[in-house]
This record gives sequence, C-alpha cells and structure tokens, in this order.
Amino acid sequence: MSKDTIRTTCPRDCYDACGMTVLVRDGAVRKVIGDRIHHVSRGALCGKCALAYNGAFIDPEQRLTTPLRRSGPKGKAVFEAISWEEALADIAARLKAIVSTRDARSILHTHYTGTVSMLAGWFPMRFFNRLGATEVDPDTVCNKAGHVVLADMFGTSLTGFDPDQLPNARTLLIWGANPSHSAPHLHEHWVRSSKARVIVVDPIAHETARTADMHLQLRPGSDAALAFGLLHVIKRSGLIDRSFIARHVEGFDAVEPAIDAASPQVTEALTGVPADLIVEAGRQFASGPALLWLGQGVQRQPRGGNAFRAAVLLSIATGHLGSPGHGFCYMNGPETRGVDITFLMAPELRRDGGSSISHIDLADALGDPERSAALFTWNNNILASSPSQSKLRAALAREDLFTVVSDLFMTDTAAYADYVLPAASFLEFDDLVLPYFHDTISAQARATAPLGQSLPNQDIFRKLAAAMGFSEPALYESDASMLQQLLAQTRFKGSFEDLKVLGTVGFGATGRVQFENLTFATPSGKIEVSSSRLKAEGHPEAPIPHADAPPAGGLLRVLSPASAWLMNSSYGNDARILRQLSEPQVYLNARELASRGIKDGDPVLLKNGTGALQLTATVSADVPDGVALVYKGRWPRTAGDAANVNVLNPGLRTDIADSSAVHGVTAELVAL
Ligand SMILES: Nc1nc2c(c(=O)[nH]1)N[C@H]1C(S)=C(S)[C@@H](COP(=O)(O)OP(=O)(O)OC[C@H]3O[C@@H](n4cnc5c(=O)[nH]c(N)nc54)[C@H](O)[C@@H]3O)O[C@H]1N2
Ligand SMILES: Nc1nc2c(c(=O)[nH]1)N[C@H]1C(S)=C(S)[C@@H](COP(=O)(O)OP(=O)(O)OC[C@H]3O[C@@H](n4cnc5c(=O)[nH]c(N)nc54)[C@H](O)[C@@H]3O)O[C@H]1N2
Ligand code: SF4
Ligand SMILES: [Mo]
Repeated sequence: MSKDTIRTTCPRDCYDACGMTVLVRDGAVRKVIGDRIHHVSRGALCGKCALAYNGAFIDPEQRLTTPLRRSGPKGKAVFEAISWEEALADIAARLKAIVSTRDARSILHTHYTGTVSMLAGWFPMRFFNRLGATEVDPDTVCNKAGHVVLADMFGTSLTGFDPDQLPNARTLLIWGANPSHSAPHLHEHWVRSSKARVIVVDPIAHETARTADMHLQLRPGSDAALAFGLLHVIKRSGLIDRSFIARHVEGFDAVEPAIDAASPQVTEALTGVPADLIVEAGRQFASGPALLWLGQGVQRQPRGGNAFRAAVLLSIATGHLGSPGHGFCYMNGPETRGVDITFLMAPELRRDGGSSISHIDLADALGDPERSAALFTWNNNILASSPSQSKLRAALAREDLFTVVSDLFMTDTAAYADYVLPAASFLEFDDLVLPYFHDTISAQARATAPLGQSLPNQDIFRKLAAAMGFSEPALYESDASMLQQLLAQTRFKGSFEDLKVLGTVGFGATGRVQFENLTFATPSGKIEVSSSRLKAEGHPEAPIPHADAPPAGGLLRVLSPASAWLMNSSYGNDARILRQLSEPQVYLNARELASRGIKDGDPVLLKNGTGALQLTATVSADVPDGVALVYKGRWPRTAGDAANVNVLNPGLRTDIADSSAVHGVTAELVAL
C-alpha cells in the first residue's frame, strides 16, 4: 500500500484560493482537507468544498467518465458512451461543415470560471480563436459593468489594494460583497480579526454585516445616492482632499453640486439608511487610511455602473489612494504579480478580429437559427446561471443547434448536448492559480490520474484541434511549457516543481501600495471622474446620486447572491450539499410574510411576467422590507418545477456594458 500527501490549491471562483492537502492511497484520493500552512485557509476548507471534494468530485457515479453521444430527446440526458476518437471525429466533421457552408461566427461558445486555474481556464481560447467562433463575453454574466467603469476612471479595474495593507487602515468599507459566503476564510481571518473599523453597505444583514462595526442597510439599487450622502458629510466636515484632487483628478467639479444637495436627510429618504449612521460612516471613512472593497453584488443592479462610479468617489474625494492603508479593490488580476496571460489565449490565431455577444443576448441568439448553428459550452453551466432560463431551455431544445458541452458532471446544460466531453477535475492535473484577492501564486498539483477517460481541458482542445486538422503549433503547446512561461514572468525564482512543494508563495512582507506612483493609464494620466467616452455612449458624463424607486404594488425585489453551500452552480448535485440546502427557500422578513397572510414554512410561488418558481417561505430578520432573498446556483432539475431563480430573470442589463443586472429582478409572492 502506498500513501502520499499532495499539497494543492482550490481553483474555484472564490476570493480565498485555499491551500489544501490531498491524502492519496494506492493512487486514489482518500481525503481532501485544508492545508495548515496556507495563509488564508489555515487548515480548514469551507463547508461546501469539504463536502463536495470528498463527495461528488471523487465519485465515479457522479462524474462523467467517458465521452457521450446523445441517443434520446434533447434535455432528457439519454446518451451512449463512445470513444474519444469517435466523439472528436464527429464533432470536427460537424464544425467543419458549419465553417464551410456558413460562417464560423455562427458557432457560439460560452465559458467562465468553472475553474480559474490558468491553463484550464484560458488555453481553450486558442482553439476558439483559431476556429473563429463567437465568444459569449464571460464577464457579462458576472462583473463586466464594474470592470468597464473602473477601467474608464482609473485605466484599470484589475489592480486593487493588496489585502496585506489592512493593518495600516483605520477603516475597511465592504460595499456590496458578502465575504461570510463568498470568501469565508477572509471573513473569519481578515475582516473579523482586523483592527480597522468595518463598515458594510448591503441590503442584507448577512453575517459579515452583522459582525461589522456599522451596517448601512440600504434599499437595493440606492448605492449611488448613499455614496453622495457620505460625500456630503465628508465635504461638510472639511475632509475633501483638495490638493489630491487638484493634482490627480479630472472632472471632480461635475459632481460637486450633487454632493452639496445630498444632505443626510435627503439621502435617508432615498436609501432608507438613518441620517445619523450616514454622518457617522462618512466621518469614519474620511478619518484616516481606508480600504474600500467593491463587491460584485452592487454592480449587478440596473444602474450598477453608475453605483460603482459613485462608490469609488469616496476613495477619490478623500485622497485615500497611493499610500499604505489606502485603496480600493474590485479584484487583483494576474498583472499585480507581473503576469500577462494574453499568450495563453493566442489572440493572433483569430483572423477576423473576433466577435462576441453578451450573456444577456444568449437565449435570443441561440433561439434564432440565423444567428446560431452550434454551441460549445465549457467551464460554464448556462442553464443554471444565465438569464432568461425558460427561453434558453427552449433554444437548447432546437434539434438543429449542434451542441457540445464539456463538464465534470451531467449538468442541466449537458443534458441538452449532442456530445458531452468529460473533463478531469483539478485534483487530476497540474496548473497554476493566481488568486484574485491576494498577491500570491499557487500550484494546483496533480494528486491522482484523471477519473475514467476524463481529460483536462487542455488535452481536450489539443485533441479537437488535431481532429479539425489545424496546424498552428500554438494549439499543441504542452502544459509544462505554458506553466514555465507563466512562472518565468513572476518574481518567484523556482520551477513549478519547487512551487508544488511550497503550495502558495507571496512576494515580500511589505505589501504593495495600489497606484503608488499616482499615475493612471487614462488619456489624461489622472483619475477621470467625468468621462467624455461614457457621455458619447449616452451615459451621464459623471456619476449621479441615483436611487431606484422601491418596487410598487406589492412587488418584491428579488436578490439572488452567493449561497454558503454552493459555488455558483457547482456542488448542486452533491448529495450531502443537497441535504444542507434542504428544499429551495425564499427568505423574507416577518412583516412581508404577514402582510401576505403567509406563514414561515408555507409553500409559495414567486412569479413575474418572465416565470414562476416554487419555494418554501422562510422568515429571516436579515432581509429588509421589499426584498425576497433566494440564493443562486441550485441545479434546476433538483427542484420540483425544474427551475431556479434565473427563471424569473428577463435578462435585465446594467446601465453600462450589457452586463447582468440580476439583482434588479422584481416579482410577486403568492401562497400556493
Ligand atoms: N441569479 C443569479 N444568477 C447568477 C449570479 C447571481 O448572482 N444571481 N451570478 C453569476 C455569476 S457571478 C457567475 S460567475 C455565473 C457562474 O455560473 P456557472 O457557470 O454556473 O459557474 P460554476 O458553477 O463556477 O461553473 C460552471 C461549470 O464548470 C464546470 N467545471 C469546473 N471545472 C471544470 C473544468 O476543468 N473543465 C470543464 N470543462 N468544466 C469545468 C463545473 O462542473 C460547473 O458545472 O453565474 C451567474 N448567475
Ligand atoms: N459560497 C460561494 N462563494 C462564491 C460564489 C458562490 O456562488 N458561492 N460565487 C463566486 C463568484 S462567481 C463571485 S462573482 C463572487 C461574488 O461575491 P460577492 O462579491 O460577495 O457578490 P454577491 O454574492 O453576488 O453579492 C454580494 C452582496 O451584494 C448584495 N447586493 C445586492 N444588491 C445590492 C445593492 O443594490 N447594493 C448593495 N450595496 N449590495 C447589494 C447582496 O445582498 C450580497 O450580500 O463570489 C464568489 N464566491
Ligand atoms: S471555494 Fe473558496 S473557501 Fe472553499 S475551499 Fe475553495 S477557495 Fe476555499
Ligand atoms: Mo462571478
């Protein structure tokens, strides 16, 4: 009997990027646990991964282990096992026929962050670039509005504060993120243990909000108004940093009249946040070094772009940028570690400049034979996570939509495929993880062989390139070569083998300062508060103190953020996770339930003009008036009505960037 212990990294789309230890016996994974020396996880995995990595991920009954060809109606998950050779030859023949008789752009591909490891996340792009397929812009289902406005103002959205700056800060303002779910170890070891005063801005009194020093429980979609209210307090207190603005900011004048008008009383009326809390929070933020964590939830609102532009004004107006303990963070991209990942995607293979559509338009595009002949989905479960779920389901049922899905599991989306290609899990191949919060790099190390005939994405797309007869060497580059090139760009001087021993490495104890030189990659070289570019696209030139009107006529705003027990839609098929989740629930406060004659535990229907969802009503004091909370990510087919919360989303768009405004959905609640 041979025993082994492998150190590796969790590659889920999670701020934490935990280090973990895999116990392997006789070549098989016996146990996955947290790595004691990892700076974030400190020996513990989150509850969901502790279950799923020791459950569905290593269960041959749950995993896809061979390529499959459809042998029943679409959506019924009736398949026959076939060889890789046969599957790839069939797929290549179909794709070639589409390319020769139509346009390659009628082949759509969707992908996202099912894994955020570098090779499995990005290398397949080489294949699709060479093919000339239409990319469904991945960020449009998640965070594009935030990226576009930050890039417009600062020249980048991908260089945030270094979390190691927290000891230098007096205030940590968490705006529209829920670390207690979406970054559980950061919640425990970073937020809760910090000496800084913690302020949370969120409609929901989630655990991070409840344990913070201050919780500004605003109405959904009223963030910009709240930001202007805080700026009013800061201005009135003489705490606007005029010399910082004079040197480093363009167009601040454009927001001054709205700041002057946004008194605490006006702001309370627009946001529901008590005036005295607005005063206290504004003064606290301006009182010294402050970090602003811009969550992804806040920009998933119909005016999410404007909300982001307004919230980040706090760091600008106070001059809380460019020195220790200061800064904001949306996320930290590979460039914060000196890494340019463009080569992984080989955009030069693309001959026609490329085409892309938004996730918001996916269901319509797939429903229209003129626009789509084929769909390839990888690292993404669209039928659980994309908007317009019923329309999307109808489109996926199109007999003439040639559909290929690569996944680890038979998801609702895979059930509609003509061919399903089994992907290996992160426990089964080497890769690199560049966390999107901490400035570190981590090894994802192979602990065991791919289950059954499953293959890492890289192998799948190398083989498919060969089946297509493509000759470009970039399509066949080895994993080892790409890992070596990635590492060579970083300040880590060892090899991948060296990194495997260490698990995760950082780059020095002092901590990077965001925008240390106070130079910005904008046309003016300064922070641009007013934007002629956005104005030319029809948006307000500068942020405005907008607040959505609360829904009228008994309608509820449906918020559907991250669940503690699911990772997006991942783990929705794990038996022990499903027991933790129990039946699909909608959380409302007792007043909202009582006003509808509904009791805790009653079966209810949440419905609007787009769809209806059966749920169990559950009382929660965390949820404010006018809001229904339904966590995202259930697999539709695990529910009686084969739907999840996205059946209610008509495909709402953010004001900027055609991104998802899923937290703007409204619906009525009725007893069943
Ligand atoms: N209502 C509502 N909907 C939302 C959101 C919301 O807040 N509310 N949030 C949105 C956001 S932020 C996101 S990011 C999306 C995410 O939406 P999803 O696409 O559901 O994301 P994941 O569950 O992370 O991953 C998708 C699939 O990738 C597969 N996968 C994992 N590793 C690999 C691999 O190595 N190879 C292959 N081929 N497949 C792999 C997983 O098994 C999983 O089925 O959902 C969006 N949908
Ligand atoms: N456990 C778990 N962790 C995850 C994920 C998961 O599904 N499960 N998903 C991962 C992914 S892909 C992403 S993108 C991140 C997202 O993680 P976060 O950045 O934390 O974003 P969300 O969970 O979408 O929403 C965060 C908060 O936004 C709030 N919110 C909604 N509307 C508004 C509003 O109008 N104003 C304000 N201020 N707040 C609002 C919600 O109430 C919620 O508490 O999490 C990642 N981590
Ligand atoms: S999902 Fe996040 S918290 Fe859970 S193990 Fe992975 S990195 Fe850690
Ligand atoms: Mo996301």
